[in-house]
Amino acid sequence: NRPTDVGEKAKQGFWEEFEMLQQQECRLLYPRKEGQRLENKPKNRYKNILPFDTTRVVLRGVDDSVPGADYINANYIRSDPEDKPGHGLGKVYIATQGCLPTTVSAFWMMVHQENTRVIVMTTREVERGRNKCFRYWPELHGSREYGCVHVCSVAESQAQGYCVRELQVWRPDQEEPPRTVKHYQYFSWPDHGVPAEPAGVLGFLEEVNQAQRSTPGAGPMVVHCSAGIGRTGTIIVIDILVDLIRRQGLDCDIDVPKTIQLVRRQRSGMVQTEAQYKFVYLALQRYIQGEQLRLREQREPSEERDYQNVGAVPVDLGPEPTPSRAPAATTE
Ligand code: PTR
Ligand code: PTR
Repeated sequence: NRPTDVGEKAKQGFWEEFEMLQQQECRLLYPRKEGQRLENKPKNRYKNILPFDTTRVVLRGVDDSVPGADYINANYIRSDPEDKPGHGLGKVYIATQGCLPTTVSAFWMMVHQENTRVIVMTTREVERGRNKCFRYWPELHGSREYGCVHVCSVAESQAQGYCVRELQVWRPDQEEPPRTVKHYQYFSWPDHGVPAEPAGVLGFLEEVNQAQRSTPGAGPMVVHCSAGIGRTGTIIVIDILVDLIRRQGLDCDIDVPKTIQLVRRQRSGMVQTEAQYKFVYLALQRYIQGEQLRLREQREPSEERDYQNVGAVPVDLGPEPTPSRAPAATTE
């Protein structure tokens, strides 16, 4: 699929393609023994959502005499699994479940161990009267100890559909200055569902990536929702593919099902519903439309264009020739 086909795909039904992907999923199941161990079972928010052993995040420096002390329901997700960490252009994320009261210390230990500087939360704490994620950060201007990690909340600001918190994180037992960790919480994404339209998510991801890029040497971005598969999978797949288009240009090859399979080999069930699957296409289509509009504007700067109406660009992208590279790729 080339990006220009994405517009076509966005008009069609997705059921068949998604069903095929679902049928292939049973072939992507790897052992999940650690999550099934008796001592680790209570650390899983949903008993059917467990991390693969091969890609799970193993906590280091824990008390070996405590069984399962190195366990957290989290997996590394690499956009290019062949890539050596810290080398190529591939992106690395950690996908995890929403904290339970008993897993908050492990969560912060992971954030510290991995030198994570950006946390993306795509759930509310409570949805439809049910707890989806235990509040694992202190109130604004508050400070808390979570196991061996101290967290202090220094700033908070509201944006359209999301909230940004600035946290200071450090381990008092290790001599080091506090690290700044940005916490981005997206509010308007119901579990098992999708947001009304993709522009908000794209803007959100742009800011999240700016924060990630602004800290050289930052570890993997942590992405979580409630189970850490539906919304988390959708956000990660969109981010991987937008990043690919940004780097390789608007005429690069895009393969949504293949990308989802790649991600599902690292954490099972990523992108959970057909609507979420369709939303990946809609977000890519919207991103491409925005880039095309931007390129046209660069070529015809005198012509007035209404950027407020990017969403009104027709789905049929027409015969407009696609430039070989997006300018964003050349400015990096
Ligand atoms: N996905 C479930 C199924 O297999 O049909 C249904 C489901 C719906 C599961 C909502 C969990 C849900 O979230 P909660 O029960 O925590 O609101
Ligand atoms: N038992 C639930 C199910 O199978 O649907 C677990 C679950 C809950 C799965 C929420 C996904 C969920 O959505 P998300 O990953 O977006 O939090």
